[in-house]
Amino acid sequence: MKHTQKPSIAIIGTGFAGLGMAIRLKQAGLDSFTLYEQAERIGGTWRDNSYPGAACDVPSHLYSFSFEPNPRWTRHFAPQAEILDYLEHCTDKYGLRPHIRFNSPVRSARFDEDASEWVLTIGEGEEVRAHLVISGCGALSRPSLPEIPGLANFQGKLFHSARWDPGHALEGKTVAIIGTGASATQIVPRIAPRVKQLHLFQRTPPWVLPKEDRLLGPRERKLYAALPAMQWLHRQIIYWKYEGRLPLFFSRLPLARLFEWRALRWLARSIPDAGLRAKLTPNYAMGCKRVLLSDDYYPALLRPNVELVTEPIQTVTRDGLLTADGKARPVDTLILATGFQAAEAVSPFPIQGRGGLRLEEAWRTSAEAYLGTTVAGVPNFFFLVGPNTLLGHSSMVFMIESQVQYVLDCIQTLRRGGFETLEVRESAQARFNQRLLERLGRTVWSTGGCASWYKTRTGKNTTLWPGSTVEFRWRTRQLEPGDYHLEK
Ligand code: N01
Repeated sequence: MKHTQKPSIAIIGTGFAGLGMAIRLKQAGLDSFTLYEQAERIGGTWRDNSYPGAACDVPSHLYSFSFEPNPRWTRHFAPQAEILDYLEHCTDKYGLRPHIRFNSPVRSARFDEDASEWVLTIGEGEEVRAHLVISGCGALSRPSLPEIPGLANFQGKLFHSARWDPGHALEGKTVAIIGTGASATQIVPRIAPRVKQLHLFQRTPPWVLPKEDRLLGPRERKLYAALPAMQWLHRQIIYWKYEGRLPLFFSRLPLARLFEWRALRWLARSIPDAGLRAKLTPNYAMGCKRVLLSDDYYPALLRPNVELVTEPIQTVTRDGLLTADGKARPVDTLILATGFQAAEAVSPFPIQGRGGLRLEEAWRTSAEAYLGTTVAGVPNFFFLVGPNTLLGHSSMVFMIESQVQYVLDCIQTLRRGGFETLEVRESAQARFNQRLLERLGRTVWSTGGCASWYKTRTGKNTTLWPGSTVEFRWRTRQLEPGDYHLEK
């Protein structure tokens, strides 16, 4: 039997991407798929990031599948536990659980050219074969640990923000947090009232805008449940509001200055002390790094038990941190809110394509794909949230749904034409990436005067999409056959 009559499909990961793909496959009548999940429950980043205060920074009604609106969101910006519940609900409602293999980390993938099949190594070495592979491993799933001298010598409790230890009580402890990105700015307000003393180590101040979070009361929830059209309208309004932030990334536009003015006004209102305010004032263009939304971060820094440390960390000692000015701060707990390996080492595990091509090598310094989804030399393999598909301004679920639609169209093209393999042409991929590079060069991510997780050490932006989500949706609505080699 030809693979294309009933393609066996391996989906890796059960976050928004993996689950969204599985649902759409099922709806299309393609149910011979298996989801491989490394952990013992679904959820991806919303399972892993369970730190106090973890929540979305895109409004809940937009940060959900378009086909599965959720009138039960209790806040404008959903907290982590509610998003995880939503994903569990989708898993059950669409009957995905029998398709999931838990505790099954994929270690490697190799394309068997003779059989036109992928061989995946799972867990301790088990091999499984699949005609098509779809990676939904996420771009922000591997914690980045800082290279600070002495870190390994620390004798207290140490963990990364994405590996929060719920059993470790912080009450009455002296705690240090390294980093002031999206994770830290959510953690600080929650733990500051519980700890004895909090030292927050900031290397670069973030731009912070008020989040304007609010409860969605029972009346509003009832309204959305009774009138789905109202919920749809609400989603549209949020969508266009967030899409309207796109000009922020094109630094020559005055709108960007307006956002900066708003953030500085929020800072001035929140922090009366001029010295502290100076430390918190960014010295690079807004949008160059992720813009943070928070109502309670600045107020938390005013607490008497919170110290913002801007002196560089020199070393971590057995019992604390030593800064460049020679000051030692003993701590019980050290939390690394130091982000993720996103721009480099993008390949989630070793992937060997045609002719022995090793993707993790090819991508080591410069990951690239076509529409962030397919890669020359790697047939029948699809990346969800692949290179240059992340956003600085709107909902990743929207981008994921665009990619899922594109992958589905690729699979349908294979089946309809009775093809065994589909592989993007090198020329199409090169053209696409050349244009991407030119566009990225004109954005604030290139010109804004900051370092960020968006870029590799050499300064190449391998993570962000430099256009609107509407453009991405339009370009991924269907496959252009001329861009692909299709083989029977
Ligand atoms: O990580 P980050 P994050 N010494 O990379 C500092 C998403 N997210 O986990 O700026 C000292 O942003 C580093 O300093 P600097 C969101 O897309 C979303 O906070 O490099 N400091 C920085 O301050 C986000 O952008 C939500 O100078 C060191 C911090 O650590 C992405 O995840 C919530 C250091 C790292 O910040 C990552 O956010 C959370 C060192 N050696 C995350 N190394 C939502 O709201 C690093 N730092 C949905």
